[in-house]
Amino acid sequence: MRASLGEKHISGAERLLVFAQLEETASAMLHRALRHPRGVAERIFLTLQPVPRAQVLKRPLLSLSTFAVEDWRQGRQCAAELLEQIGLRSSLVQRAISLLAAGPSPCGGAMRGAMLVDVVSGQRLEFDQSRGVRVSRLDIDPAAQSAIELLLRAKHLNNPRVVEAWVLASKVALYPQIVAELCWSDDPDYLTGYVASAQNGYQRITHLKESGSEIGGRIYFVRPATDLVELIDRLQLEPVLFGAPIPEYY
Ligand code: WAQ
Ligand code: MG
Repeated sequence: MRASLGEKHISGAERLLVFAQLEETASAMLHRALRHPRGVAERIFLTLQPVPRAQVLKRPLLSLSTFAVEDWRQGRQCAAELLEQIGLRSSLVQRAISLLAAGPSPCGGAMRGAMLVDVVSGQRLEFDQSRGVRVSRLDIDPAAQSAIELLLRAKHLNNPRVVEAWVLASKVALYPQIVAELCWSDDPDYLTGYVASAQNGYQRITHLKESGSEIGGRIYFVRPATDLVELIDRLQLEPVLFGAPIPEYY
């Protein structure tokens, strides 16, 4: 689902479901688009496409951790440190944070999808800077639903927003062309964001922006000389269902 108000992106969502769940889920998405804190959508697109079951990959979610910070300044400092731990240069990280904070779409607001940024040159690589890249065809594996709920409930995090962002970050981290991701929401009332990578997992940061701000988005840090057409194709079209993260034994 994708919803907009004039040129403004309001909301979007992606699921990978069995036939029996389509009507109920489509109706829940419509509800979300019509009652969104970013505004009431005036154009709503629902796209439903068949995906052959044999093509669906099954993968584990990234490990999940939370970094509690006092405010967005501390949070962005924390995000910068986590991105540098993954191996990104400090100058690139600072540029990326400024890009996201400034409103990455050409009209200065949030984009519909994610930015792609070259980890070496710092150049933006997406073909359309208001659209960005929207990752799709992903969901929780129904067989793992209750295990994942238990795990999240124990952390007081069992809500759809965390699940959606965790699944999305876990799909993006499957592709070795993407070194890391930085995200915070464009919803004015949601301040938690994250850094994610195959290397260090899904690292939530409790504050990454000021309350009331409608500027947010996602940056995927891409290795140089990546075949962008192939990468974007997989991000958009490769169907993946996610199970519980692999437990870490010490
Ligand atoms: N693919 C690519 N980019 C996306 C997608 C997608 N499927 N969905 C959203 N985006 C981009 C788009 O630019 C949005 O404007 C921006 O991300 C923010 O989306 O653990 O809620 O859905 O507590 O507002 C992260 C923390 C919450 C969750 C992120 O993002 C947690 C969030 P939102
Ligand atoms: Mg949003």
